[in-house]
Amino acid sequence: MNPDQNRLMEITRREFLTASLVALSCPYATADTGRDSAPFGALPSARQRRWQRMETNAFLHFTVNTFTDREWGNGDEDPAVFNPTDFDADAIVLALKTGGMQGVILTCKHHDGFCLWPTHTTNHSIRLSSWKNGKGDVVREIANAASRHGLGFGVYLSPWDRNSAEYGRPGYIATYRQQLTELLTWYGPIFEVWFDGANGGSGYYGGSNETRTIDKHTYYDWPTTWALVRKLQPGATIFSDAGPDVRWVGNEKGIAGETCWATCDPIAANGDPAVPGDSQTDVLNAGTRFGSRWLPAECDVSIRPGWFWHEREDNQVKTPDQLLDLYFHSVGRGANLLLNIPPNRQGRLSPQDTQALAEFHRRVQATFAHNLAAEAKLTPSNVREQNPRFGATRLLDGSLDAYWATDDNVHTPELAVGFGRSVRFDVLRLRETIELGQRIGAFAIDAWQQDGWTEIAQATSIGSCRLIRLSAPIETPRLRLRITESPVCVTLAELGVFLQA
Ligand code: FUL
Repeated sequence: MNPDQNRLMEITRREFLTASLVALSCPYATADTGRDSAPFGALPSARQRRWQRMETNAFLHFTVNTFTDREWGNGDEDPAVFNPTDFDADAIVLALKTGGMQGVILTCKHHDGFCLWPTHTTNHSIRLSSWKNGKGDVVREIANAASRHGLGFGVYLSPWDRNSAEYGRPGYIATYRQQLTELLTWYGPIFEVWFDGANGGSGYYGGSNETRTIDKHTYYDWPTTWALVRKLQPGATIFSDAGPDVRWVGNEKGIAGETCWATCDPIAANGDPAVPGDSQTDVLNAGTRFGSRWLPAECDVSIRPGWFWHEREDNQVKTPDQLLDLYFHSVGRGANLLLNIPPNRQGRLSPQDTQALAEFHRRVQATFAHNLAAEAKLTPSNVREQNPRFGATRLLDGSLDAYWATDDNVHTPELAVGFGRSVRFDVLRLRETIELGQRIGAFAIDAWQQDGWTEIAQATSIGSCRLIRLSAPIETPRLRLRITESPVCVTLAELGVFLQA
């Protein structure tokens, strides 16, 4: 071979190798595996996808307020009042686990400025409390217990600090970021960082006892703080009214909009982009169809009227029925539920709360244990490329990665579900393949009654999860799902049919 021929051979070999590598690594376009549907619109990041699969997380509101019987401490509390008599992080976390919670977010510092960890930034902390002679660390104990029992751990650090003399001045922002740095570097992996929108007003402020207001759009310089979270905990989702990973749902009742898109462009009252504390709640509640960002909603709500424990509310704990309603109105609308269960003065969750939580979860598990569609015969009006890889059985395989897809030009397919016998159910569950975006805009469900189809439900957004709860169980041998609006082909990961326990 002459040198030219040699070079030619070399080029051809290189090209062949490159082409083979592309074919191996590219998920699209080979005859055997079929061509995946192209993603549509804003897409979730890996951290958002992990977060969405958690679905139910717990909030722990715990601080000096627990002992002073307040909801918002003024910042002048004597740290000595913080003295739980029988604090047990394992008992707290285990009760949350029994209640189906996947993660736990602790108020490491609420508006009163009292820090539940031995921070280097202020004396207004657990170090001056009576608890464990100032040697304790609630953050560490909860973080370690969460890790021992397989729950994610998240932190709430109130931007508003009614204790700090520097609040409202630039110096406080440096302190705030130092506190965040301690929390994000001392306690292991963090799954979520919670930035509250409540901001500014009267307070102790180092003894000034005055009212301080801040400009919510400029004071905190949020992009710099969020960049710090990214640097220190790249896997953590960041929650606030404005995201950037998870948005507030716009109310504290735990209720997402009946239509709730995971895509959202939050806007402030004056139409500017939103910031924590200034965001139009109706936009947060419903999301933005075809919005430019994947920004799923989180529904924060307390199991009691208040966020902190108060003895007078011991008889006002939400019932398992009420918790189930919250589940259907949050998780069932593609959002996550962040349920607050506040520790009491013992440093325990009260039995009323843990019993309601455990019964709630028992019923969720019992309801969703058996998918009545599992053995049904599925007949889709279209399957992408007629390829079994995209067939309707993917809806029943228990994997959220595999999905039923239609051809690119088929946007409103139908799917018949034949049970082969009469089945009784009152809950339906649908999940889209969110990796490919939020696609479906509306759908309807029909049930076969005597000699024809009757529409039994219709709804809009699906996203990571849509639950339809019928007002009463119905019996039918056949169901039909009709996708009635979608700008692109359909990619559905799950269909579930259940009878509530
Ligand atoms: C609000 C706070 O003012 C409440 O005290 C509570 O922490 C709730 C979750 O957020 O904005």
